[in-house]
Amino acid sequence: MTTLETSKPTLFRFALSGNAHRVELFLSLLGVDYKSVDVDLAGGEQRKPGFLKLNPEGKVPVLVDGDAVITESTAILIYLAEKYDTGTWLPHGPKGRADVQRWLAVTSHDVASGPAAARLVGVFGANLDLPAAQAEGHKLLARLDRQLTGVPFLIGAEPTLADVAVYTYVAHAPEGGISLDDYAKVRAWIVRMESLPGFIGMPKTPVELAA
Ligand SMILES: N[C@@H](CCC(=O)N[C@@H](CS)C(=O)NCC(=O)O)C(=O)O
Repeated sequence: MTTLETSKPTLFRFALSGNAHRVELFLSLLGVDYKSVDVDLAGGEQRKPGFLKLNPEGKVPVLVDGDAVITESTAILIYLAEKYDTGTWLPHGPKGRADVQRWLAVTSHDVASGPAAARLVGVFGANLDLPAAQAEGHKLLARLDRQLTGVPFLIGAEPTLADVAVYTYVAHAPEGGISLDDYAKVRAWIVRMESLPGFIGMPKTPVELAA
C-alpha cells in the first residue's frame, strides 16, 4: 500500500477481486482520473492496522475521495454516479432508480452466492459448497437471459449502473465452472458491455495475470 494522494479518488483494490473490478470498471467508463492501490490480499495486508483504519471489515474495494472513505462496492458505485456521472448511468425518476436498486440487490445476494461464490472455489480454492453456488449461478443466468429479451441492457436501451454491477462475476462465471453456453442473450450482453468506450476487463485467471 502506498500513501494517499488526496487530489484524485483512490481505489484500494486487488487485481482478481470482482467486487473491486466493478468499481474500477465504472471509474473507467465515467472517465474519472483515479489512482489505484493494490492491497495484497494473499499476504493478509487487508488485516493489518493501516488497511483496517480504512475498512474495519478488512475487505476491498475501498474508495477514498477527499474526506470520504466509502466501502462496499455497490455503495461506491452509487457514490461515483452521484458525484461524477454527467450522463444516465443512474437513471432519474422513481422507476429508473428502483430498477437500478433491484439489480444492486441481485448483485449483493444472487451474484454473490452464485457465480462469485463458485469462482472463489474455482480460482482461490475456497471451502464453499460448489454445486449449490453453481445451481444459484444457473438460476441467475436464466433470469438475466429472460431480462435481456428484446432489450440490449438490463433496464433498457442504454447501459446503466445495473449492468456495471452485474457484469464482472457473470462474465467470469466459467471460472467457477458455470458455463454460459445456454445463455445466448447473456453472452451478447457481455460482448456489448465489453464494447463500451472506456471498458476495462479483469484478468480471467491468475495464470493470465502472470503472462
Ligand atoms: N460486499 C463487499 C464484499 C467485498 C469482498 O468480499 N471483498 C473481498 C475481495 S472480492 C476481500 O477483500 N476479501 C478479503 C478477505 O475476506 O480477507 C463489497 O461488495 O464490496
